[in-house]
Amino acid sequence: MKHVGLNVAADLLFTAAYSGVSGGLVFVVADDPGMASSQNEQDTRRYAVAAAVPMLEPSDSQEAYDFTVLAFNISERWGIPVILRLSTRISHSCTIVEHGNMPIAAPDPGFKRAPEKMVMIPAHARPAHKRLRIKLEEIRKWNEAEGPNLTIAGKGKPALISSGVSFAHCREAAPEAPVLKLGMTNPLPIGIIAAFARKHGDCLVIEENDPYLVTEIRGEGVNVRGKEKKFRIGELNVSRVKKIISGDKSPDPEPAKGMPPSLCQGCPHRTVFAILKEMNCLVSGDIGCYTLAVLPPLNAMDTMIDMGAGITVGLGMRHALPENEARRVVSVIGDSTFIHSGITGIVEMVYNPPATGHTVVILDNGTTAMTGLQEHPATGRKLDHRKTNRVIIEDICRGAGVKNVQVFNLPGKADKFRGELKKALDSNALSVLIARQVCLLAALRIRKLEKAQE
Ligand SMILES: Cc1ncc(C[n+]2csc(CCOP(=O)(O)OP(=O)(O)O)c2C)c(N)n1
Repeated sequence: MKHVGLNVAADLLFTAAYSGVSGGLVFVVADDPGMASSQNEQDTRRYAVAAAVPMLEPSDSQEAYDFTVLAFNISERWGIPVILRLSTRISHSCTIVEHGNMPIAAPDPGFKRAPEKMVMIPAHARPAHKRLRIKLEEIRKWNEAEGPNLTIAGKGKPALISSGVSFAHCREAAPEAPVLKLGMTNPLPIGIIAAFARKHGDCLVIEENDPYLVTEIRGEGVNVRGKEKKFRIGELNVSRVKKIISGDKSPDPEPAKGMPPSLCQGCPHRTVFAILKEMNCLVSGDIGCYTLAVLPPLNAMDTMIDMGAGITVGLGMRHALPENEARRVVSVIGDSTFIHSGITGIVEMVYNPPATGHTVVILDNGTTAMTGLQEHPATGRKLDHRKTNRVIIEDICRGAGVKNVQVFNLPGKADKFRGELKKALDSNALSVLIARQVCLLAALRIRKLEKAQE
C-alpha cells in the first residue's frame, strides 16, 4: 500500500503488534515525498515508532528484494509485524535483481486456539504490550549486532548518516564522504550510530520527509546535525542533497511546468461535472480520476479530503450550512471508492438525515481508473479479471434504507439525469443517483481480455 493506505490499515497494525503473528506479516508501504500522486506527504516511519514494530528501508531494487526476505524472517522469528518502508524513487526504479533460493517451509496448517494472544481485551492486551516491548528490545540488540546496516569509510566532513533512497543520493552527491547507511530504522542501532558519531565528530543526517532519524538519534543523546527545515518538503535528489551538505541556502529551481492533468477526452465523468457546474452545486468530492474536475475547465469540486469523505463531508455541509446553501450540496464518489469506504457514509446519511435531505452521485465507470484500471467488487471480476460475484451498488443503497436510488446510463440519459438531480435537490429526500458508463480505457482492455479468452 502507499502511505495513506496505512492510515486505513493502522487499526490492524497497532493491535497486531500486540497480538503478535504466527506466520510472517510484512506491511510494504511506499511513501510519496513530493506528492507525485498523493494527497499528503506523511512519513510512515512515525507509524513504526508509534506502533512499536520493526522497520526496514531498502535503498535500491536489490535491497527491496533482500529486505523483503529479511522482513519475513524477522516477522516469523519474533512473531511481530514488520514495515518495509519504500518511497517514490525506490518503487519506480528498475534494476536487475538477483534472487536467492529460499526454501519455504510449509506452515503448520490449522488453527491453534490461543485467545489470550488473539483476543485483545484489556486483560490480554496489558501483558501483550509488555511482550511487545521485550521483543522490540531483542530486535534492537539484533540490529546492533547483525542488522542490515553498513558503514562506508571515507574522508572529509561532514560524515553522513542516511537510509533508503537518500543513501543513494548521498553516494552520488558526496562520493568521498564517510557514510553510515541504516537498513533497519526502527528500532535504531543507537550503539552503532553513537560510535560513528564519536569517530567522525561532525555528522549530518540526510533523510527525506520528516526529521525522523535526526530527532530519534538526538533523543538518545547523540549529537548529530539535520537538514534545513525547507528540505522537509518535497523529494530529495542529488542536487538538493549537495545543497544540504554545503549549507547552500539558494532557492531550488522551479520545476518545469508540465501540462496540467485533465480528464480524458470522452471520459464519462465530464458529463456529470458539466451538469453539476451548470446547476451551481456545492460539490463534496472524493478521490479518483474525477477529482481532476476541480481544475479548469470544469472547476466543479469544492472539497476533497480522503477516501469516503465525499459522502460524509457533504453530510456535514448539509447539516451546518444555511438552508439555501445546504440545498446545493451534492456528494460525488467513484464506484471503487464507494466500495472501499463510501458505504458507511450511506448508513450515516440514513441514520442522521440532514433537514434538507441529501444527494449522492456515484460515478460508476466500472473500474478503478486512477490507480491503473483495477477491478473491484462492483465490477464482477477479480483482480486477475476472472468472473466472480458482482456487488450491486444500488442494492447496497436501497438495503441501507435510501428510497430514491436511480441508475442512469450516460451520456445518453444526461437530460434525465439533470432532471432527476434537480428534483432531488429541491426535495428533502435522500437520493443516490448512479451515473453509469464504463471508462473507455477499461472497456478497451476488457474487450481485449475477453477476446483472448475466446
Ligand atoms: C486511503 C487511500 N487508499 C488508496 C488511495 C489511492 N487511490 C487513489 S484514487 C483511488 C480509487 C479511484 O477509483 P474510483 O473511485 O472508482 O474512481 P476513478 O478513478 O475510477 O474515477 C485509490 C484507491 C488513496 N488515495 N487513499
